[in-house]
This record gives sequence, structure tokens and C-alpha cells, in this order.
Amino acid sequence: MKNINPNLKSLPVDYLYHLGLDTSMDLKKIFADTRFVCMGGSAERAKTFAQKIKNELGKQFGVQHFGHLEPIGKTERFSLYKVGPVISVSHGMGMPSMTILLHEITKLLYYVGCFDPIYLRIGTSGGIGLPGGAVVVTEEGLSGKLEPYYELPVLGEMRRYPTSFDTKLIHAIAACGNGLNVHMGKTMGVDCFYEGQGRLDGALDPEYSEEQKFVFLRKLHSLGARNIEMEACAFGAFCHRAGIKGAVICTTLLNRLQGDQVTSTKEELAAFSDNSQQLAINFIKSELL
Ligand code: R2B
Ligand code: URA
Repeated sequence: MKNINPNLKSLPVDYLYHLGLDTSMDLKKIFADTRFVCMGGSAERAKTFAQKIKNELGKQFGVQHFGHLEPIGKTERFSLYKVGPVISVSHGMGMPSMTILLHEITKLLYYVGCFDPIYLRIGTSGGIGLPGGAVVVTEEGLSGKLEPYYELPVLGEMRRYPTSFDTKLIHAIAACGNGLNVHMGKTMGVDCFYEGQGRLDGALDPEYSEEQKFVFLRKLHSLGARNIEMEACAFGAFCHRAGIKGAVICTTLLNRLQGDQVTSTKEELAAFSDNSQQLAINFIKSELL
């Protein structure tokens, strides 16, 4: 970890408000052995992932070490589980929600003395030229302006942060595919599911044509982008700035070159999500062995 805020040292108690935790609690007891923070959008997926980690790692390391399947802290905003050396936590949709979690989780790990965690975002996305169920490991985040930066106005001025990922880590993850349809590529991360992703099925007249949409999607593909979602840029920028090894592993729910609507059944969607979670589990196991 690097660039940790020096102002934290003068806080008598730090309230990690959205997690419902604070530094007057015995956080070390629960979190000191954390090695991986796995996050995804939904509370349900955070729970499913925690359960899978418990089942899979429990086989090797003894289930008794992976007992806790109740959420820790409050669940109003995020749902957080701790299973052995793994935190599984939801981050909501979009960069504003996720960066709140990233700040608070990083402070939490800093306070308990975990200075070298691995952060994995295990999410969903729209594929570009890939069918539903493929898994994309992000090489670099691209903004909606197709630039490799995360931009945030701070004190009235725009700041930009690079969005590249740790090359060694992402190659190690991609190598754990074991038969899954895994690809490495750039990921466009934007603030909108509809027009920001070039969809034609939002509520408002998009004021662009189908032809313009496809010109844009094909341009994205030619730049090396293989999927579109709503967090990769801020995630890459945060990890980069904090000196934390991180990766974005997203399953694709559809091929955006074939349509805009997500038409798969609940069961198909669960199977797609399972692919990205399985890749993350394969990687975590390979690190722990
Ligand atoms: C993928 O899925 C969500 C939108 O449906 C969003 O959080 C994302 O990045
Ligand atoms: N999540 C997104 O942000 N876009 C998609 O197309 C699918 C999931």
C-alpha cells in the first residue's frame, strides 16, 4: 500500500460509516489475516461467493477455519462476509458507490495491518464480440471518452488517474481458466448502463442511430476493448494510486454486437456469473497452495 492519507493518524476514532464498523472495535480479530478482497455489484453475489469460498477452500484447509457466513457490520449499503483469508463484499452499481467501498475497505485493512492485499472485482459486463458466459480479465480501463484514465473533479478541478492493471497479476489470473472461455482485453468503464454504453433501448430518445452505435462499438473493439461495464476505470485508478494489486474479472452477459437487451434466464445468468467467480476461486486457490 502507498499514498495512505496522513490525516488518518489524527482521527481518534475512524467511523467507516457505510460499513457500519469503526476503529474502536476489535477489527484485528476479524480482519488481520485478510489476503483477498473480492467484490461484485450485488449483495446476493457477495453471499454466494462467500459460500463457494467456504465450500472450495474448506475442502483443502478445513471448514472450521471458514465458519462465518453472517454479514459483518451493517448491510444497508454493502454486504460484507469474511471467509478464511477472503473478504467477499458487494459494491453496488457504478463508480461512485464502489469508490466509497474502496476507501473504507482500504482504511480497514490499513488499520488491521494488512498492507499487501489483492483486490478482485468479480462482475458482469456486456461483451464486445464475445458471447454470453465468456470471462474478460481487464488489461486497462477505458473511459467513455476512450481514454485510459479515470477522471474526477476535486476542489473544482479535473484530476485524471491512469487505469492500468498489474500485468503479472492479470496474466496469473487469466492462466487459471481451466476450460473457461477467458480473454484479456481492455474494458470500457462508464457511468451509464444505457446511452453511456451506446444502447438504443433507454427511456429517452438517444439521438444517435443504430449505424452510429455500431461504428462506436466497432471502434471500441479495434482499440482492444472486449467488454463494457461501470467500474473498471475507478477500480484500476484506485489500485494504481494505492499501490494495491488488483484485477477486474467480468463475465459477459451478452454480445453487444448482437443486441442491447439482457434476455438470458435467471439460471443462465447465474451460470455466467459462476464463470467469473470460478476463475477468481481458481486463482485464489493457486495462490494459497
Ligand atoms: C455491471 O453490471 C451492472 C449494471 O447492470 C454494473 O454494476 C456493472 O458494471
Ligand atoms: N453490465 C453492464 O454494465 N453492461 C452490460 O451490458 C451488462 C452488464
